[in-house]
Amino acid sequence: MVEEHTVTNDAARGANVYDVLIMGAGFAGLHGLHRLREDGFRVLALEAAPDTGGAWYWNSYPGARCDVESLVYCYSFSPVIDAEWRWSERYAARDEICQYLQWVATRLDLRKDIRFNSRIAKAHFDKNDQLWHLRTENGEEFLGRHFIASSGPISTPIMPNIPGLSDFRGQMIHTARWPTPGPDFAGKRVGVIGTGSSGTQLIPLVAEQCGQMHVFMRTRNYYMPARNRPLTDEDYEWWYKNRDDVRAKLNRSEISGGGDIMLDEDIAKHPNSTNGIDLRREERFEILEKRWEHGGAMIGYAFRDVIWNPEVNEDVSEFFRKKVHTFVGDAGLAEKLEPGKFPFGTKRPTVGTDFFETFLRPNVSLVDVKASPIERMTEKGVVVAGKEYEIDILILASGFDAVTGALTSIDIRGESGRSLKETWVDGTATFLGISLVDFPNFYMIGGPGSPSVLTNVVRTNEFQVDWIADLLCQMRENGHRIAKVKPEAQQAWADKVEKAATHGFWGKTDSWYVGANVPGKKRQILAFTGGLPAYRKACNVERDSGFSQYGFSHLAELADASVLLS
Ligand code: N01
Repeated sequence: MVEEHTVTNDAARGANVYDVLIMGAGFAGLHGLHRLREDGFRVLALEAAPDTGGAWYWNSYPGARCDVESLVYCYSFSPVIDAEWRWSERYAARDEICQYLQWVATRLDLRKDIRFNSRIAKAHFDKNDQLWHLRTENGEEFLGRHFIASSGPISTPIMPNIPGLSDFRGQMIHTARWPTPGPDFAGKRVGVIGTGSSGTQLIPLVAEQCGQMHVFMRTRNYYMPARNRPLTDEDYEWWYKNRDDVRAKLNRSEISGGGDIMLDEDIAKHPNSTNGIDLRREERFEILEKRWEHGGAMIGYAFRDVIWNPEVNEDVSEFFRKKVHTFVGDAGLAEKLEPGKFPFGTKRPTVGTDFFETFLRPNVSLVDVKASPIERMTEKGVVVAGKEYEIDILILASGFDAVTGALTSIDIRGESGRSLKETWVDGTATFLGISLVDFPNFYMIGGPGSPSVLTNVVRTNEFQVDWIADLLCQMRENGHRIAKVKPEAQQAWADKVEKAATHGFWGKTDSWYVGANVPGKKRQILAFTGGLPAYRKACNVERDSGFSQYGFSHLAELADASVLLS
């Protein structure tokens, strides 16, 4: 029997009560809104930006483009979307991704249930009325029985830890807060700090426009050529025939977050099915070479054991180190760009176009800030090894407080009144990366302890959205109002996450994967590294058991039920 779950307009408090409140209207938020609304729940999504787009909305820097192929960096849940949308390029530019999400919001009539320009400042679970109380920065309040955080794992930018940063008198821009319109670079002296995915995409394009560019490079990362190109009718013909198979493979895939699209069959069969160690060395290099020609994020993930077998990882790492020479020839420059001596894959590799070649331009200088870190900023520029590099514009491609930052930067408090930030001060423990002890009826998409950023995030988000919706439907059918994950279930999953991380090189390198880029953040692998199939299996077992690792309460069992709204 379906419980009455319509919204109650609580005029006394001047607030609306929803079945479900969703934080964020990016990929996961839009899907969550659609699915739960189809299930008959009253849902509202609160989005900080003026339109949908999620993290992509804010990352409008030149060259911003997804490095996962567009055919698999999109929804699979809707036949309407599948049939009506067509991507123009192998890798979608930021604008096209935003257009896609904005079109989806309109096509599925989601806009009426999204409140834009509404950044959530706090979210408290009130044990008296058993509701989530949300307040936005503009002072609006909303009440919800369930609260889903889909704020994105890579959405809270961080500034580099450099003395005197605020002394700089020129223009300073973080890639994830790019202004509209962007700056005019013509004739300007530009400094770039950061050569991760964002810096790698931006540097070639800004170098073409500006007068002089200094790139302050700390870690030399593994880089792969994207080989972007327009998608043709033939590509789409292939896609319609193979779409279901590709999606099923992504769900079975342990490391193939980007998908293997339109690869020759002999090389496509390798990831996830072949351990590199079972091949001869020459065969490994042959496969890598073929993948290099094909381009894209999956080159280095050719073998399922790349992240835990030292011999295989060293071959892959060496392959990329040698490849630098094919771009820049000159031995001196190639040495300055060669990836550092850390295992491939332990820091997210970058994918781009003309990145290495850009350092051959006469207006671009490479400043190695590994050996001599940036000393300080001055009014005029950046000081390294006693030399001041004068610049007009400083671009910070310095990254994000990943996975947890978007959650801990908001005042989210559970049943005991303890904040999420306090709860995670010594590390994150969650149940399936979705639920948390002391935070009833609270669910995270892409939370710590889920495979999130190590997989195709859109696909994993879809899976989590459906799982959470199934949980809410079951609760409704059983007349349950509150779901609390059992402490022993959370501990068991946290142990699994930790154990999985020991099987691999993850902890060996400083990267945002382990929170090393945020001062004071506990060093810990933030994602479940056991692979998507193992994760899906654990979630499916839990769903099939009737969500046995949760304790549920009926309305009547709740303390002081008289104050509850129904
Ligand atoms: O950030 P990053 P990002 N002095 O953390 C450097 C996703 N993404 O914005 O490596 C000097 O990777 C830092 O140096 P080091 C993707 O998942 C996806 O580029 O710490 N340098 C590094 O070079 C990606 O991984 C797309 O030594 C300093 C850089 O700043 C994630 O977002 C596009 C410094 C930060 O690199 C983050 O990427 C863009 C200092 N004091 C982003 N402080 C797609 O295409 C920091 N750095 C899907």
